[in-house]
Amino acid sequence: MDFRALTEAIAEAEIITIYRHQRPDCDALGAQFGLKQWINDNYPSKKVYALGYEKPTQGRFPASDHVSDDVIRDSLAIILDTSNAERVDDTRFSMSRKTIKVDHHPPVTQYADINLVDPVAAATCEILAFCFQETSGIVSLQTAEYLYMGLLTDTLCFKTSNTTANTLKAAAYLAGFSIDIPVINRLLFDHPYSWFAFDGCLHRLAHIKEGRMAYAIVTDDILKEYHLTGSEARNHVDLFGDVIDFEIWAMFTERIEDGVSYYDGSVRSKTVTVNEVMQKFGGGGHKNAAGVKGLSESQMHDLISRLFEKIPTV
Ligand SMILES: [Mn+2]
Repeated sequence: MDFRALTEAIAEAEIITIYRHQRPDCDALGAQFGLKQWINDNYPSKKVYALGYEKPTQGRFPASDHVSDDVIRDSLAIILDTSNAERVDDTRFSMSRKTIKVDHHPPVTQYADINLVDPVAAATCEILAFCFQETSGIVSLQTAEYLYMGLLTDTLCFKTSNTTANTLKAAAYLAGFSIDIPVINRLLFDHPYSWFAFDGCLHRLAHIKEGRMAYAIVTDDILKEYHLTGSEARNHVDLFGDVIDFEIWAMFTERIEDGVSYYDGSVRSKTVTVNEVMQKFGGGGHKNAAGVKGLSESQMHDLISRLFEKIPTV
């Protein structure tokens, strides 16, 4: 990838605003704060702001910055890890002088003036690692740690099919800055006791479809019992991922609005392409990891059947 459009725009700008997607994950946040740190280290006089309203659920990241519309109008906007404009967690980015998107999702819309998109990259942090490697400049320990967190989480510790030789090269490059690998792993992946307790509940709730697909439907009552939000509960989806027999696994959580039940789902697979089926239900995501929101109960069961049909029979 040619990074000059990005690095030249950064060199020219006096004010830079950096954006992430809604419900920010560690790749969005690691890329955002890694890029902010890198610009701070290399251009101390520039004003750099990391924007976004929604709070991170994983890792330890600084609080977002707050800026006026005027600051954004005068800024270069860099939008990270976000495939479509609607998902940017601060729509004011579009008011900026110039917009640059850096992303690894299959592009939904190329909404920025410059779009640096590599769908083969495992993480936006992987793209930024190569950008920093090619651009001579300071890479601080803090920058390296932020980017490594994004690599680790978007690949589930280098286990998913999006992990490539380049992902590991980026990780090796970042490890070269003496990041504390075991501490980062514990920070990101160790769980409190309550996690362990809910896993026990999920073992009881699991539906196994002909031994090849596992899923759980978590009702609103159970969410309340374990003091979990739907998205917190769906973070447990990979409990079913380490079983040899399961090709697809999923978790659905109930959400009641005005007395009507809706179901939000997270679906994972080893090799089966699931995002195309998910798109038919208004969802989306990656080939082996996708999500959907707001299904009725019958739509959810229809989706489960269609996902099951995608599993090749041996
Ligand atoms: Mn990502």
